[in-house]
Amino acid sequence: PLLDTTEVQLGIAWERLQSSSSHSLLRKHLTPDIYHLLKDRKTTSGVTLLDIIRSGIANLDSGVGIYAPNAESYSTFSPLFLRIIDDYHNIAAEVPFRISGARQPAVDFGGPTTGFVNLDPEGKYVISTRIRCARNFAEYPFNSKLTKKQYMDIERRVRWALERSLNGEAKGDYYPLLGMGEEVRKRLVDDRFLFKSGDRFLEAANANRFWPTGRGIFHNVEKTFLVWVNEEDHLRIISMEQGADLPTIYNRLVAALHNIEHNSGMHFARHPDLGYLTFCPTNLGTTIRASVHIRLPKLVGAGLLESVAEKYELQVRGTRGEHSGVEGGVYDISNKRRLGLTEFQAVRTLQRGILAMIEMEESL
Ligand code: ADP
Ligand code: CIR
Repeated sequence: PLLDTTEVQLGIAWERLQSSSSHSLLRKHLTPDIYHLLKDRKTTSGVTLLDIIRSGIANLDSGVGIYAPNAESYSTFSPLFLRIIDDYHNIAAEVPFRISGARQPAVDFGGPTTGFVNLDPEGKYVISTRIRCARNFAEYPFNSKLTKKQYMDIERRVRWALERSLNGEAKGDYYPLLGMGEEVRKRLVDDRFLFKSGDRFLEAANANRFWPTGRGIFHNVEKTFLVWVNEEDHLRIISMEQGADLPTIYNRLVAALHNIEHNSGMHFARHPDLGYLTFCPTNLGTTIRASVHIRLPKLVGAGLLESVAEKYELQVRGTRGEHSGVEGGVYDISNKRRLGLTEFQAVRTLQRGILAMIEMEESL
């Protein structure tokens, strides 16, 4: 019989990956055994291994290389996902909650006095601070399998819900990408408020289809509370401002998130073992990335930035985000793990590491 085209394409993809020297987690964990175990599997709606690995095949310089087109992918293709998840999030086999199979503890944002401090009260190192998390609806597929109508439905639902449920500091308006003037869009991206367009990792994952339809941004007047709609995940919820006032930024996020989860009528995909589900497995669990934009010239000059970051479980990115370069000596440093710890602990990881880095910078 004639070979199904998916089968042919998957075979070609596999050979390209095998013969490459890619350093991605996909290359590391899609071993011949795992490949043969998964190559003929499909989710109920027809998601294949090819759909999952497309981005890492097209971009052999990926750090990770896989995305989950829907929630079911995490179980159908769990032998691959779990190896990559445990590697990225540094999930040790001896963690007590692993006994139950659960990698993610219950949601915990800590008490009202959260134990956070201003990381740089004199403003000598930290330029700005940002905390974001992700949410996806349980009743829609994730990004790469959304239809044009579903992108538009999600946008309409989110807009309606946010404009009604958010009050006080987080109250704001929604601005669709469709019809936005190019100057306005570019300004929002340059000012670090809006996602960029044309990300090649998302592109190869089929996650940029029908762009800019269904994509947009909600924000308050001050642009300290923002929600990205249908970029990588259905929602990215963000609290950010200039300086390093972590308690204020954290409390703003927690309050708005509480309203979104309890007063907006929206319900999000949460897995008993993996926490909140996301398109990219690096974001599972808490989904929290707490970051600072920071200058540490002495630490960088001494060649110590990467090793110190690793020691404190932090990740270093460029000034314009992941896969971007460093401009004016400004690094983006954030917690690397998002799964296997609580929301409070994820942000604490950033606090502990940045305080230590600043102390080192001052001692050099
Ligand atoms: P994400 O945080 O959503 O995973 P990126 O790494 O692409 O994705 O970052 C998104 C945007 O947020 C980029 O424009 C980046 O410069 C900006 N950003 C991240 N952290 C900070 C920060 N602490 N201060 C200001 N802008 C930030
Ligand atoms: C990579 O593998 O490098 C890209 N697919 C991005 C991985 C993690 N980042 C993300 O989800 N934003």
